[in-house]
Amino acid sequence: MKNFRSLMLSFVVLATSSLSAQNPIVRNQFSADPTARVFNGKVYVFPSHDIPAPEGKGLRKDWFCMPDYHVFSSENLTDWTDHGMIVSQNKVAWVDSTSYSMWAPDCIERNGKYYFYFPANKNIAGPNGRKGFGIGVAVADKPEGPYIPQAQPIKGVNGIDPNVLIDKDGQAYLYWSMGNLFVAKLKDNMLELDSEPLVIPNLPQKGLKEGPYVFERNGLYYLTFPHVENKVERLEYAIGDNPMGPFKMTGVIMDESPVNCWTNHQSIVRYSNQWYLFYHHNDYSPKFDKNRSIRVDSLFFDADGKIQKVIPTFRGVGVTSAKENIQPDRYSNISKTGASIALIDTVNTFVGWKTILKTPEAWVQYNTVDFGTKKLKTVQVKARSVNGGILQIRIDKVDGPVIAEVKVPKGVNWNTVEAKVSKFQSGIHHLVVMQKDSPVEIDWVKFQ
Ligand code: FUB
Repeated sequence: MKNFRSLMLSFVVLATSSLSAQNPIVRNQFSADPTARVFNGKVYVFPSHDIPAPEGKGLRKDWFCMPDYHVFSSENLTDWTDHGMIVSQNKVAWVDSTSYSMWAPDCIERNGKYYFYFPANKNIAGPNGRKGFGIGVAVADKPEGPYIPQAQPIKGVNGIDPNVLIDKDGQAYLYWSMGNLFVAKLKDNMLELDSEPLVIPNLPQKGLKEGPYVFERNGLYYLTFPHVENKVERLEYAIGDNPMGPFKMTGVIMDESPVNCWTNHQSIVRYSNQWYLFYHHNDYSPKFDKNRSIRVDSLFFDADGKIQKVIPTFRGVGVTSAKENIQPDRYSNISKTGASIALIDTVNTFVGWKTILKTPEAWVQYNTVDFGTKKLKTVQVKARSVNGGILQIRIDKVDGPVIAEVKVPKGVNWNTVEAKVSKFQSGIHHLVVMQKDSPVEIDWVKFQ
């Protein structure tokens, strides 16, 4: 209830006429390692960009292949604008442009300039004779860019997954990983270290640690990071009272992927009085976990400052307009039996998913749909049913009022079927789709 109310408060003002929130939030390309930042009243997400390894370049087929970065923004966490590519491996003087190694980035604002930090393989060897990973900075006047990369990576830093915190006193800190997690002060120019790198102590010794992301809340500094406790990464955190630590291990933010996606990578941001966790999972690539997709879910704190564990959802956050295509496969809740989801096209996975309601009374619930104030007269459902089927559209809860009944014709092809809305109710409601006859597959539902 707390979640629903805060969502309504946060989004009622921001809702526009074309909403369709769900996870993953980027639906036309792979995206990973999301760092979310609030700039100028909007949320900007700076993810890394996975692609399947191109042929003929001598690249490993089973490894990360990451050529560049895009930036996305949203005012309502529902509609995301892709501002296009901001930094590419081909346009940074110090980066090996054949390495496809542009891993997890970060971006921060200082005095009206935007500093984008990114790791990549260097094209020349350092003093130790090894090329390895460096961390570079690209600077822009606007969060969307254009970003101008510095000619050299930051001196004294070998590693990946940069993260920057500017503390309340103006001191900036750079965090990164390379086996251990490291921290160093940054000079005011945000381009050079101002202290020797320090290995952050008191963190788990066993198991890979990477992806540090530090934020401050009520005087506490939260060091969050993915850690392999067993087989794949889970998101953990430690708390300290100083940006340089020491930090005390405190808990788990998100458990391991149920399908063993090896990595996860987080950022935590407060926007319109609600905290959010951005992370990734291999939604569009169930068979290959190096092609990932970014997601967002709400995050809550206990009164003592501890982070409540976030259970990943398909539904994500935000309000979906009843007039947009609502995807019940991004459900908030689903009946224990008879209902499932599957990809519509297992080759072109970006086509998305379908809901399969196999047995009568099987249902799926999609929360927080805005029906507006003006009567919506009809409902359209894109569906198919081999034997012909009936769907009941209900609102609020599984045994809530039936607002329409849709007859899906017999056949193997997808149809857009229309029915009258008998009991329109304005405002924000949960939507329930229930099967009443024989098996039906559903792509989307929308009201007019
Ligand atoms: O995306 C490549 C690497 O995988 C990131 O840098 C790590 O944090 C992990 O997510």
